[in-house]
Amino acid sequence: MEAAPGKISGVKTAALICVGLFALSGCRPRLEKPPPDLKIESEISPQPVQTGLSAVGLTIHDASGASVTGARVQLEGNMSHPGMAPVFGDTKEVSAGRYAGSLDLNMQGDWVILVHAVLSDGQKVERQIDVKGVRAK
Ligand SMILES: [Cu+2]
Repeated sequence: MEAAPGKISGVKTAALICVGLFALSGCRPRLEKPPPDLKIESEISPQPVQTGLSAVGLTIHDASGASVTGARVQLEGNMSHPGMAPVFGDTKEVSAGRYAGSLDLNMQGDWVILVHAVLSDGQKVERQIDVKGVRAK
């Protein structure tokens, strides 16, 4: 008989957790579309990558292979170790679906380039490009 009250409160707790999780998932914006399935190819020059201004070229296609035009694409470079300020760069669309910009990779070592793209319909796409072993110029 003494176990019964404990059991009931256990069930109540489980029910409360379920309600809590449901409420949390209900907080997500429902109108947001899933990110589009884009193929982003990148090239960096010069190769091998060295410190200083590096040219970053991006070619963006959608899932059907069509060029993604009219996007606003920005670059952010971070090193893999903490404590360093990121570097930023803008890109220009130099031909349909091809975006070119540059980043000042100002230290040798491993970099991660974040590609922040806002598509012409306002959807946001993020990509990460690992650039390891940047050499001293
Ligand atoms: Cu660094």
